[in-house]
Amino acid sequence: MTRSIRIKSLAAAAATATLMLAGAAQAEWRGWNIHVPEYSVSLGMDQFTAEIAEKSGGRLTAKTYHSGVLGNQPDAIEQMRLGSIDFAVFNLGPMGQVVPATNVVNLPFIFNDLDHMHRVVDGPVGEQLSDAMSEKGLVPLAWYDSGARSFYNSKKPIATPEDVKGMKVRVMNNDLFVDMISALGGNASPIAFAEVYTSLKTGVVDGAENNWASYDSEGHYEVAGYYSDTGHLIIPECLCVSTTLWNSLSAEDKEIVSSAARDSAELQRELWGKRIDASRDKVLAAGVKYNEIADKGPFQSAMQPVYDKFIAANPDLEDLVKAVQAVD
Ligand code: BDP
Repeated sequence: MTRSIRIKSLAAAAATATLMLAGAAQAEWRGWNIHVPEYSVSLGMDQFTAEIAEKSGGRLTAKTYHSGVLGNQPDAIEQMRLGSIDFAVFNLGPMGQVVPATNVVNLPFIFNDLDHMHRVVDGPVGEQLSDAMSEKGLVPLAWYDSGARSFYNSKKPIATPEDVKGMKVRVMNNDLFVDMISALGGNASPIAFAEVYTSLKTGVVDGAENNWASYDSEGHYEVAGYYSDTGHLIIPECLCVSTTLWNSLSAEDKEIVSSAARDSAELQRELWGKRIDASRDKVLAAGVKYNEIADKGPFQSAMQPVYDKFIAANPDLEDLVKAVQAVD
């Protein structure tokens, strides 16, 4: 046997062994999650993995790594695109950098309330977002809730856009959110979720913005005690699987996985409402100073340049913005 033939047959034997391994047992799918285990998103994902194991008779196994141990969200999106993370619940905030169409739902005040957001993502606009994401290697299977995001900070209550002037505010990684803060006269810093607590504590930023549940679960209320109810962003989250994984599934397994995803979203949306109330009660009892915004009009009109810049940079998405606004 010549050396080259010997190497070829060794390689063939190794390939056969790999195939046999793959046939014997599917590798456990790796799931990314930024939240602590008791968060509603985490409970939804736990139900998702339990249901696919059960419905497939243990053939499909999946494990969610909670608390962001697999890295921050922008990196995790890239890892899913490369196929090294199999499933995840992503907020569409950081998704906008990768899939421009998703920025339509990241526009400040685009939704009137949570129900409006549901009607949009559960309808044809949701389909368009799914198509755009699938083209980039991420297949959304169901939409989760993350409520409305409002400003909080360590300095003072925010009642008007002038109050944000000069403030250093943490945002999720997306140029659109930098523009949003600039339009209010503040200085935005995109910082990873895991680093927000320390950034607030050490004064790297004065404030941030998020929903009640994350404000509570990450302990931000301990270091930024003013919560002002601007509700400027209502961003959906998606339970996604990688295109690599999705394309490897049989029709039967696709059905198991998608119906488990839909069931998990139903559970998560139900838990969400309860969690929001519990978190709000908890942080208010801990002494957080909360203020409603009597008139959100000035915040909304301050966002016009953000919309103008977005449409100018993405003329192809103007119709999608209009489609969202047309859903009542
Ligand atoms: C939370 C989202 C999470 C984001 C986080 C953030 O659920 O996906 O990573 O906000 O602000 O509300 O980074």
